[in-house]
Amino acid sequence: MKIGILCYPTYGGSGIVATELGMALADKGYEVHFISSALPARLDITNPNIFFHKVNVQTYPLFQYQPYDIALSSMIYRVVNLYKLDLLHAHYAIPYAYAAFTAKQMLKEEGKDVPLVTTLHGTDITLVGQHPSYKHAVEFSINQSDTITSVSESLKKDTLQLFKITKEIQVITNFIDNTEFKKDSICQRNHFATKDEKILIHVSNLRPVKRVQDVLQIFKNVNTKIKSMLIIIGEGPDMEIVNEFLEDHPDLIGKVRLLGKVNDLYKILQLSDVFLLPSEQESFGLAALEAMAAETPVISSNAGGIPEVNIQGETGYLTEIGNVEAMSNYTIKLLSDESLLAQMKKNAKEQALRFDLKNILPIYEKMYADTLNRFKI
Ligand code: GMT
Repeated sequence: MKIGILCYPTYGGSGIVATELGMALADKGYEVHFISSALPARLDITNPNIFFHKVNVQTYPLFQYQPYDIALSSMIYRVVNLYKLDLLHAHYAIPYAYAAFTAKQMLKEEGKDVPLVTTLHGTDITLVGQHPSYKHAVEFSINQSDTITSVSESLKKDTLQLFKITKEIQVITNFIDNTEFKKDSICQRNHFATKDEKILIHVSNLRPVKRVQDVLQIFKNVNTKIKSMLIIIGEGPDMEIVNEFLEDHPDLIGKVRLLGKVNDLYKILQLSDVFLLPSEQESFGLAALEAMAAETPVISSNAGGIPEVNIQGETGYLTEIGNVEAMSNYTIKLLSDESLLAQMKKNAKEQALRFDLKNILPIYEKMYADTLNRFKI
């Protein structure tokens, strides 16, 4: 089967899921064509079954805004035609489902068509997709998809509440390839902390929904009771909050390490003791699952789909959004009890194994086969 994957190329969750899925499909012999504005961050382009098609936006002095969506539709149309794709899979509704629908209409004019699967990831539904500038077009393009999937039960519920959806939504949860989390690839813990220090970690694209101010406050509270340090991985607009916090707390400067975007994320996750995810919104929380695959328990909010991944008292602890005090207390409780910490690390790994790629990939493959069968009738 030849599949076209349309996704963001950056470190955001939807692009990571799309890339990991495409690479797993390519390993199984599918021909996978990525269509995006740049080479997706984690894509192994050396795999002979993987193709990459860059969307080129032609600039013109008249354009106030670059017409990316038109260039994207044209590229989808061209790739379907040139490589005879069997199916398109859009990750994140904006603009991918919309651009794919336009490409389908162009193909129909020539008596051709191709089925479209749209996977909803989160903020395309709960945040950006709600803006009046986008809402109608998002709803329309979701309903025009031949199959709709969402990454959690919570996101499915939100989608049905927030939009008038005329089709079934199939939940296919995010997944993790546990084979990538190999013990022998651990980097040195002493590069980051002394023997008697605990390591707290946060990974995100530092947007307001991630509530990095809570991460910093939790760390500050924990540090009064437990010798610890904080690693922050990722870049984003709220890095300014981090910088201001450090200006206000010069005593903590040496205890906060800002690593920016890193490639071998799992190596650093594996040496961490607790992962902080106090998000305001989170359709699934792939970052939490990655932490668990690295045997790191999670202290999180109970936003969106996080409770489907992080299990209270088992793989970590959850509280109401913004309850920094409770999150701090849970972190202190966990870090001051070595046997509890060891048990939760074990439980976290077991939970990650439930979401292993080998369990979820066949569900995607069946969904593709069902979509094609329905389409042929
Ligand atoms: O919020 C992000 O970090 C990026 C965003 C995306 O779509 O790129 O992530 C969303 O999709 C991820 C993969 O399905 C989910 O794990 C995240 O929970 C979700 N983020 C939000 O809902 C805020």
